[in-house]
Amino acid sequence: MKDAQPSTVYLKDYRVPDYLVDSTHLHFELQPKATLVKSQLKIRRNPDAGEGLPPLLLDGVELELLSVSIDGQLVPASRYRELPEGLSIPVDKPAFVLEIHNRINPEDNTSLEGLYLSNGMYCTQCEAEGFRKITYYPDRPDVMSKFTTTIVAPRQYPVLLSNGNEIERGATEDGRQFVTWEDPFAKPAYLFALVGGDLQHVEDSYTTSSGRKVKLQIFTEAKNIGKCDHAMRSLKKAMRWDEAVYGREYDLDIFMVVAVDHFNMGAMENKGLNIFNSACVLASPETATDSSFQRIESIVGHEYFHNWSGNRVTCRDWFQLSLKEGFTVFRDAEFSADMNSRAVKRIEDVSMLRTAQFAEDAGPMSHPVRPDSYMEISNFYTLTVYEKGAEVVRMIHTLLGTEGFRKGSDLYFERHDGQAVTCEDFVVAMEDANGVDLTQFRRWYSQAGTPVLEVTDAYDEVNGNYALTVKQSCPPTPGQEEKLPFHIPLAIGLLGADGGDLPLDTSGTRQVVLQVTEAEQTFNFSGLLEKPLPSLLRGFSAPVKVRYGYSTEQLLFLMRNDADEFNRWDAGQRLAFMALEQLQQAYRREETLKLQPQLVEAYRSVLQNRDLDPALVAKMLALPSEQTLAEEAEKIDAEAIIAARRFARAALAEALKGDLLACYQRLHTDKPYSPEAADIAERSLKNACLAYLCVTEEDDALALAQVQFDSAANMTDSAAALSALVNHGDTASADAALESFYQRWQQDTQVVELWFGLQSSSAKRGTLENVRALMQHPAFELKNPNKVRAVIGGFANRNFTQFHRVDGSGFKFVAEQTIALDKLNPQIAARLVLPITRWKKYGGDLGEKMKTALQSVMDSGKLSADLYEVVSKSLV
Ligand code: B3K
Ligand code: ZN
Repeated sequence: MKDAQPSTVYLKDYRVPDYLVDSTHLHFELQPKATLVKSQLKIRRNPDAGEGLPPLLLDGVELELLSVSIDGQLVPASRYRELPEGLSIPVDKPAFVLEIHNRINPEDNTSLEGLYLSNGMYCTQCEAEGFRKITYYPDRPDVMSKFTTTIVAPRQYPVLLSNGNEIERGATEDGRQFVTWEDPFAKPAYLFALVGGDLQHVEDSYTTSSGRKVKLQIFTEAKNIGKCDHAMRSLKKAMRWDEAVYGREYDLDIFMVVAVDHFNMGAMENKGLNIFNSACVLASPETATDSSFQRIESIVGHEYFHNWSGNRVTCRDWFQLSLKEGFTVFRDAEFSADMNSRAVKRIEDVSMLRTAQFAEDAGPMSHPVRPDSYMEISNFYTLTVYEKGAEVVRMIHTLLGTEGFRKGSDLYFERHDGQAVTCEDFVVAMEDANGVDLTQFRRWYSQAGTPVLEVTDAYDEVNGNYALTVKQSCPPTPGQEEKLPFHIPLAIGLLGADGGDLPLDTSGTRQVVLQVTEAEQTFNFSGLLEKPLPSLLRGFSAPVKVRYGYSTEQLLFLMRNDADEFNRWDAGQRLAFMALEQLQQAYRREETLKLQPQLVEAYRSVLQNRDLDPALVAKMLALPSEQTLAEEAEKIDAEAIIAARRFARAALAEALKGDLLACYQRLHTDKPYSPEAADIAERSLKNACLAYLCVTEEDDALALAQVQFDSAANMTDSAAALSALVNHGDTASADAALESFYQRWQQDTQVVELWFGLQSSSAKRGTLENVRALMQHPAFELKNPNKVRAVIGGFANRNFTQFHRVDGSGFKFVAEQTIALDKLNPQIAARLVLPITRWKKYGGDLGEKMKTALQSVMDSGKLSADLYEVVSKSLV
């Protein structure tokens, strides 16, 4: 563990590396508690770094150093210095071969960074700074080197993998085996990977557009071998898509994916050897839900796309993380949109952005897409860097158009292939390829916070002029009091009384992207024969909040007529939001709650509309989540939010039960499962209806859920029925269903995780007492991040009701678990604590209780750098 008060790293202090590493030869002798690592590095002075021969500084953490040699000569220990974070070696020549031997302990490595063991399988995670836990190295992304790797292991680890191509294998004299891999592409150490285990694999091949045949392999433990097909199909689709949309082909002869149960995040794009969290790669219709199927497709795509946006062109330093992550999230989102329903994908992404990223951007850890400083880079793998970063790339796409964007990406890849570059280089490539000036647009990379657009309008009947005035502002964020205006692409349409888009100019254009660049700006439209209704921010063309004084009638009109499907959904959300706002006020005034009848009727007509994509209908029927309501509130009144939303849901279910049942019955089929978009859409609507019906707590609804639970032939229907039962008031049925589900699936890790999550996130089921009991369950493991996310994360992030219990016990629980986890896995601890860092947004007693819980983490003793950064920044 690092110092209690870690130092801050600043972007402005960036210097090129003093030394470069032309080649890296690694030799591993795998042993659980004492793996021997020998590294041989061909080092030379960086000509761009200035004069003289400064000492060579290598990063190294938790390593046992055995020896250091230069050009074959042992360097005595008195010559070099072991530092808390590495090694300093004096240098007297501009080029030399450095050989280092060290030992590491994978078995005791619970941080899941560096080399560790998962169910007896060796695996690595090096991004961002995990390679330094394997051996001493200049562990920074602008040091790119050609790697060869030899792995020696006893015979019980028949599969030994690393990056690139296998070039040799054989047996050692003492009866162990070895395999040597060579990666022909220079790469930073963060893309290094090693796997060793007793694994099975499925194999396929893919022929690139230029006719090269690539071997594709997915490795898992034997018991999961039947769950690889979907990932393999997704991989081939992604490879084809990247060729079609970006002209990018795969570059090695082999592409391997390995599924690992213990993993800190979703997956990792190591060159030629992607390592995946099992939950993000393994699926079968019997064991995985539709959302898992879709998530797998998008993550397999994401990691594959990194081969160009991340690996061939990588980041100069970690402040540039969004260069690869924002761009790659944009790429995977477009891939998913092309494979499935575009509008639904957009709605899902925007919902997440609005709820979680907006909250992050308004909270104590708010930072720009390109941060200026960090204590621990692991804390900056955030929604801002990933999702807002993707929105920034999407805005460039909107500004340049599909062809212009492609010209820009072609230039970017061609110009920077094999280099470690910056966000600035990306923007310059886009500018150069299109002859445009994005100077003001760059503020999206440097200014944090969510901009707000206040829109007003005026129509002049006499001359048919319509004026739309846009005022932009952005709230202060830590270290940034004042913001300069952003360049915001605002896509709009103007609806006429018949619901169609009015022509906006003489050429008949019906949608425009307004270039909002000033603090206040008016856009004029002429020749309009009637007063239009504006449809603003179509497709969510910028990550901003739009305020416009829509009336209920206007929102109902947009919901029915807007040509933009995203905005139809959004109009419904605004309407629901207004209704929920009224309910909260009534609740606070202790008045009788009453749901706006217009909302009920709007939902009814959506439900009855057979022309809409059923997946879109399911989205339109969903009320804004409690978290979304909390994000929108000035001060969070958890009790009022819970009461209002619960009441609205029950009132809708009651009023619409006939329509819900009809819709459910219409969509309930026994046709065989397929993860195709159209089928997923129907299941999503059917199960949304079931969930609503169960809110009524009527026996008929319970019976429906029970029948679906008993007869479901796929996990989507089975899990939806179980969830409906769990959230229905009948505890006996819920108990029985949970028990039988567990009995049936206890051998299946992914299903057990789902089972945990369903309970911990349930307002009814996930009481603190039950969550504590789940942590005692034999299948729970504090050392496994998926289990922690399912049980503790499910409670803290997805169980608004129980987490916000007025006695503050939910916050105290999260604090306790954070403290315990920090000793095992700092990265996971620093994430788990986040829900109790937003105490300032809560009024009164609840806010105080949350702060006390957070303070108890700070006072608990020595914290990891990860946790210290988050907690200290949140207590100010
Ligand atoms: N690049 C990895 C994330 C690594 C996180 C390290 N703490 C996965 C991804 O974004 O594709
Ligand atoms: Zn990524």
